[in-house]
Amino acid sequence: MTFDLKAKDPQSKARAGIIKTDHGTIETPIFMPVGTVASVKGVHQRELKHDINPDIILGNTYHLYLRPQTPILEKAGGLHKFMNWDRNILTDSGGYQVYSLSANRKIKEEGVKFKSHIDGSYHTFTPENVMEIQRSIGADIIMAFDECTPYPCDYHYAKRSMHMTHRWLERCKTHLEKVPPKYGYEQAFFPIVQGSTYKDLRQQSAEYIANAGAVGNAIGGLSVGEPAEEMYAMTDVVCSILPEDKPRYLMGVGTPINILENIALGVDMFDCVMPTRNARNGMLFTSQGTINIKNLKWAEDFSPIDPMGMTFVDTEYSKAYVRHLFTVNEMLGKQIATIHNLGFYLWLVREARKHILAGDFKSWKDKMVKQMDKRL
Ligand code: PRF
Repeated sequence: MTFDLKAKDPQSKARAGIIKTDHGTIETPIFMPVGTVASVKGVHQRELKHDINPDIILGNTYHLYLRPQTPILEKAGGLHKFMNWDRNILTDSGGYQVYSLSANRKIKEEGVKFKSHIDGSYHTFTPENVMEIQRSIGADIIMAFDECTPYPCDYHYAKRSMHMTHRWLERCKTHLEKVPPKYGYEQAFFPIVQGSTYKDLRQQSAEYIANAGAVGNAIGGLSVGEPAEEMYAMTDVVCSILPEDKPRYLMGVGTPINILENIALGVDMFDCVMPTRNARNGMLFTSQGTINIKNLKWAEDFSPIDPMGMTFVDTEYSKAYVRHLFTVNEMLGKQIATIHNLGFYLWLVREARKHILAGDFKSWKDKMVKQMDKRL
């Protein structure tokens, strides 16, 4: 994997770059649609590719390990072939899902024992087996096994946990060297900065991660319930330490506003379930603000979902029609909303990139943040 920095915004720390992997090029800043269980929920791969058009999507080790399970992915020849997606994929390590989804988890130095949210069976994730599972899935970018601390988190817990995440990183790296990629293309490995909302821990963790010399780096443990200002303060500290010539990935973030503010602080990559999950609940993100399409006020509004028209659904369907589909619980409503929201998120980061390249990102960002703060 390579990363070329193309431009830096003069009035903020925003950057535009290009990542190259064996599955193609990723223009940054990028938003990665979440395809947890080998599917971006409700979206055909051909719509994903031709209409939403992301350079990279995300999958989850935790879910894919439980179902369909790694032997099936191996027989398919890896996740790309299994799901018919020939562009980039990143897999999260399970270091977050295991804490947010499974019951009865026990975190020890060796690893995490957890109970499946599917059938209650017991499993253990260790830095070693998570690297092997990610080899079997075969994503282009694979993540270190970490502990994502909750918010709020006691200082001493956060400190102990951060050091364990650092020790786990060494175990991930050692094991990856023993287990080569399975499908003939390279897999880039990203370590993860932790340290909760403590500036000194974040500094320490960012220094440790920077020293690991990886081709890209991630920031975890944020967007877990802390106020946005605290998240931005932590991103700022971490980005000032992580190497400039490597991509920076802020995990699980966030709202359109969070994304723009973190781009301004030097983040290059994002993922979040928000555009897809909220779409299924009728929440649509538009360039004019956020709307709840189920609201009666849209019943006779035959205007497009978003006048900016990012994908075909924006021009082919009206708000009144999509509201009707939600009212009668037609699955097409959720599909349209999902395509719209993903189209919007991808439009947003592409616009951000254009403005970074043009050198006027900061003023564009400030204007957009004001506009998107509205509830219509
Ligand atoms: N660690 C991992 N995945 C994540 C997170 C993390 O801290 C987060 C935190 N927002 C989202 N996804 N491995």
